[in-house]
Amino acid sequence: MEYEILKLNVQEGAAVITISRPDALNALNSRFFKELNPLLDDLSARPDVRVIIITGEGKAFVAGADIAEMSAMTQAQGKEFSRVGQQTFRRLELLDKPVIAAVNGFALGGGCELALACDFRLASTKAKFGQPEVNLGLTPGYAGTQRLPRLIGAGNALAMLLTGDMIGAEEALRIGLVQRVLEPEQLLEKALEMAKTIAGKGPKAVQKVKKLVRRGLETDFEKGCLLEMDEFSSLFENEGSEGMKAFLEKRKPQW
Ligand code: CO8
Repeated sequence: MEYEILKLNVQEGAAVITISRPDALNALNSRFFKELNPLLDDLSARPDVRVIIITGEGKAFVAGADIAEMSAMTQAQGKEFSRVGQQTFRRLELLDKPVIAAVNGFALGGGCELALACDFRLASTKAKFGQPEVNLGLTPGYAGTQRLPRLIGAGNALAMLLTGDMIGAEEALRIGLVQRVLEPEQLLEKALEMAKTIAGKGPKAVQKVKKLVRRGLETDFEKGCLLEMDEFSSLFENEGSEGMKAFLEKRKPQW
């Protein structure tokens, strides 16, 4: 597949996907989703890729869904555009590899929703977050109304969703929308450092931790605990045995 919008760089277990449509502040159009889905198939199957980082080129992470493309859509087309986006972001959330959002600039509307579907978010001091759909007479369409309150609580989410106001990186950190704030030149460096740390851990354990947290948040506590028991014990007699043996033998594990 020829990629026009997405750039890929793989290094030491981390795949960096850069969304590159800077003239439109990386706005998400149909082409973006046509490219991201096969790229995720590819990265999911690659054993040399252990963690995925998503970032944007220029002054935006993503300034939203493409307003020019959406403005010509019928109701049915709008629904389809929403379905494709929701499905794609859900894939990121359930992907068997961790996904880090390195938010370099504007993360608005669909851009904020993309960041929400990642496993955690690092923000540059220049990042700005917002759900400005109400300014356009719209609601979010990529599950922002569902993920945002689950992540930062109903009050914080509704304040963003109803006013459409942008918030800066420090405020995003304060309300738990992002996990770290970094100087712009350190953003990717830190994302790569964290990705490499994760890539050095037991691959099955990493995959299962993500699955347990993701599934656990969507089920009741008792079921989540049972699932944990199964996944925990499934690592005995394979990766976990090696990890524990390596500890006792004072050597690095061979995963
Ligand atoms: N879509 C299309 N083009 C965009 C978008 C966008 N979301 N954002 C910016 N652009 C374009 C501008 O039109 C401009 O193009 P041109 O140079 O051809 O005029 C170029 O990018 C640069 O933008 P600005 O000149 O506006 O840059 P500024 O630095 O002055 O302003 C802002 C930056 C504040 C980010 C401003 O561009 C802005 O407000 N953008 C729109 C933000 C927005 O409203 N985002 C939400 C969109 S709706 C959405 O995401 C819904 C998601 C769910 C969809 C569900 C499917 C149906």
